Amino acid sequence: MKKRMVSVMLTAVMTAGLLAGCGGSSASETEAAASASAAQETAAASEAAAEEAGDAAEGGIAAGHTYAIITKSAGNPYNEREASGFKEVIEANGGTCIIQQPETATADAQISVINSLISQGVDSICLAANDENALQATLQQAMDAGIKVSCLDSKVNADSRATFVNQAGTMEIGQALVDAVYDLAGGEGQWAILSATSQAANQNAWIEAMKTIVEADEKYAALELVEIAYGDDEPQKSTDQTQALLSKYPDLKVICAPTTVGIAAAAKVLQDQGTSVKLTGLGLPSEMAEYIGDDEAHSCPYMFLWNPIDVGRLGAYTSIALVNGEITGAAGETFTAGDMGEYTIVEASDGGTEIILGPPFEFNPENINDWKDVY
Ligand code: RAM
Repeated sequence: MKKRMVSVMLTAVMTAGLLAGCGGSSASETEAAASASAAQETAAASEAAAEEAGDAAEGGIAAGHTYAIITKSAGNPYNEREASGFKEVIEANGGTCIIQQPETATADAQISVINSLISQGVDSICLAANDENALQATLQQAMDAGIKVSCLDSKVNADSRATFVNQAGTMEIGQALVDAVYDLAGGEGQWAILSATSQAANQNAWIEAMKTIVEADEKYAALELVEIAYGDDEPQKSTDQTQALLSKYPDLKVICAPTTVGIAAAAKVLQDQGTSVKLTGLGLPSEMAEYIGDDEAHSCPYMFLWNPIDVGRLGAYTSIALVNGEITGAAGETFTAGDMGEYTIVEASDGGTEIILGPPFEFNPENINDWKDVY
């Protein structure tokens, strides 16, 4: 487990080096490794490297195919990073990448994007779903048209996908969050959840996991979950919802926001108001660095996440393996995700399958500065 975490972190650093060195343009995997130290490369040198990567990718494992990624919505830095990792891998392997980011985090917005990708005849769609079930009919049409459908970040139901790139084990994330709430509340008192949309499959799975864990263990009996609020992954709505929680619950001790948009909005509200309410959840180090601290001046003592660039990269390798027929998405299949190494497809709790990127990682005052420029 430790070894895996180190490798996830190393990939993160390497990817950061790559992005910093090449301005987000594509590069071959061998160059990705070399680029770890290339953060200071000049723009001209970066362009040359990207060109070389393009040459190396001719006839690459993704050549001649078109791979689409659909994120939950535009304007969310997490989604941008996910899409950049996906694009980097597809292009470095000679494929054509289409990035679609709907205006709003709704199923309807994704349905119209999927329909247009079906008309374009793409080979693969990898999506972070805004609704677990509402996309089923449209995705069925995509699969009937021969398109390989997979998910990353947030899944659709088992019938609507070949497999799902899950950023970390759902129960593992739930456990990390519950333990953080317990710790920050001092073992008892009121807490609230500030989520994304009420339909988001990933947030809902993490919330269910938290509830299950709390109900199963007497240790958590003195914690009282007073409300689950929804900020819809919109900064202003998340800010408003945080303010509403503060005024509705004067005895509130902790807010847990399992969304990078929600936690960043809540962190600002809590810190600006100087309240004693503490925050934890899932946040991007780059957005949260100014709020992470152990003292009264900071609203978030610690939080968790994984590398969203790597979620996108693994989504791309999965899409390539599906299109190449190397995998079908069945449990037990293995494939090599380039420099990320070998992954095994496992059974998911919904009857479908998943591929787990790695464990969630804790960001705290000791390590936040190492990560705030990475993602
Ligand atoms: C937000 C999105 C995304 C989720 C992260 C933690 O950016 O809701 O789907 O994985 O938070």
